[in-house]
Amino acid sequence: MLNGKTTSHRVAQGMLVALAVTAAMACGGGGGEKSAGDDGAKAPAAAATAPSQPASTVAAPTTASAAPSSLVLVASNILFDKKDLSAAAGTVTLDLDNQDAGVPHNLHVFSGTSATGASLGATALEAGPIRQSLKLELAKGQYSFVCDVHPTTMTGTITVG
Ligand SMILES: [Cu+2]
Repeated sequence: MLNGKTTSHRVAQGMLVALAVTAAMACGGGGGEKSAGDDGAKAPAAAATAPSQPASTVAAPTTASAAPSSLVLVASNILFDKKDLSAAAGTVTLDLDNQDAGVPHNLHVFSGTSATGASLGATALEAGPIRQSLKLELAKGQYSFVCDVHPTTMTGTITVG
């Protein structure tokens, strides 16, 4: 099909197309996420092995100190100051700093991402200002916390890794 006069030009065009395709593929690398739920159900083995490989390249001693095991949550104006907490697996100390004078709050921790999971511990309901502490043994996973008085507005998650 190609004659001598146009070959080099077409090769150059072909390289540009190849680069464009490569770039498009790189940009679309995250496209698999949209079907992650389906993939997880059909191929659990592939999903389970993928995350463990990058983790092995991280230096082990630094991962333990990456997330704190002592966290402070401030309750002010009937809201917690944080919605997403991270902690290292093991003994996790959660301090609740209730700054709302005369308003009772507490900190109630559940396993899983909602307060429908198993209750792991809670502080007493006490009016502020008061500082309470809750010490829990948490394995890697997802947890949630609420104030039992204001469970719809004072709630969040804890990621333990
Ligand atoms: Cu509250």
